[in-house]
Amino acid sequence: MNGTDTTLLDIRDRFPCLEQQVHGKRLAYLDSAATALKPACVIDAVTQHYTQESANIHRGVHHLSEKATASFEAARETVRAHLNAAHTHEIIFTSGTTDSINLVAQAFGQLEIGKGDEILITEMEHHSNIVPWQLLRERSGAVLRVAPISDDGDVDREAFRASLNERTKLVAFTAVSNALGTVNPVAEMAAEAHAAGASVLVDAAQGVPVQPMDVQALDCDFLAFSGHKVFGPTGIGVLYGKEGLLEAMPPVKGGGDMILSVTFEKTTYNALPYTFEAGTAHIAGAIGLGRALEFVSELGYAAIETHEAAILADAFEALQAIEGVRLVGTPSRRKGIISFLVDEIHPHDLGTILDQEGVAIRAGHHCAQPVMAHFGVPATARASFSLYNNHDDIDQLVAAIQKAQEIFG
Ligand code: C6P
Repeated sequence: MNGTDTTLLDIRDRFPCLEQQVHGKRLAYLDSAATALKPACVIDAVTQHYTQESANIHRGVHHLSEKATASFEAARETVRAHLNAAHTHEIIFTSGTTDSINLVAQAFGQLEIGKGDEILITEMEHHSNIVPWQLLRERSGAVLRVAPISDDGDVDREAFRASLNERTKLVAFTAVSNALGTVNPVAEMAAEAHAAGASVLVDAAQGVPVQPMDVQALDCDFLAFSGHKVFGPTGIGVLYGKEGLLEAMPPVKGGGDMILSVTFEKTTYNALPYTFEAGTAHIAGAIGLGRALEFVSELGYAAIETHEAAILADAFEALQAIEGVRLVGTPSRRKGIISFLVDEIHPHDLGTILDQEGVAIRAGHHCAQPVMAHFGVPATARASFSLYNNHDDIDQLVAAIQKAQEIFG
């Protein structure tokens, strides 16, 4: 391992959570695919909102409300610029990826999907990109098709193409698999879906944290992501939608802020993006997310990708060198997520022992049970890497795995 590589980012001190010890050990946080740690600048932005401008938005005429509204709408513009969306009103604040996908399943579902229409997903999807479509299937009589993955953990592109037909109304797939780390060729898959006449939703929960997701270059119709995986607060997320589609879709939640006028006879709805933002928004969350995306832009995806590729390569090499470690999935393009098994040790036991050594990983099915079924395992251990990880984290992971092997004999 190259412990003196100076090209790597060295920004651990910007993440206050890393200052602590866990069970008396240095913290090696290898669970960023579940949620990323927050840099001080994001925590400060949230604190600043609550200490200086704590007020509701779009409603008040007083100073604090105007300040909060300006900060909230500035965050929306930051998200637009980050995704290179054509219009700020194409950015809807939601509570996260799950909420964003459910919004599309309900609103686009009402607009476009009827009995016999088809929705195509892939076998590597997170439950959040499976269950909303099953619910829609129950409501509408639509057909849910699944493009299989190979034993390496790549989407079987031939089967994907073969599943597209004139009944396909929507193709929904992940940019990066949370269980395998697979990076999908989003633009190519979107182009194939469009050629068949379908709309495209990209689950970018694991994409936005690690690579540019330019919605115009990718030509996706919808894109969903969560703030908390990209160094922002929990409880805030984004749905990007193309203007024409969002304008045609009916609102699915009613309440304050999404209306222009209400009588008992008739309600007229507010314009985009507010049509889909009923009720008081997660104002502090949106402001924190805006700051998080600025933080990513300040570092630049090029530096983030270089750093993560170096850490991933080290981790890959180190894990493969341990006898008894089996990697689950070897996709052709991968981001910083590795699923693995160690001897016959149950991933939950492994996760518990690693925790005692200060190493935080995720153990379980990763909300991707069909992926586990494909590989014939109930669960895996998963290490996921971010820009604050370094070679010491990998060394600590290796030592902790070896300790678990000793304990289990
Ligand atoms: N994956 C993981 O440990 P929410 O919960 O709405 O913020 O994100 C849901 C989601 C959707 N798609 C993908 C690809 C995801 O990875 C996730 C969240 C976490 O892998 C928690 S299960």
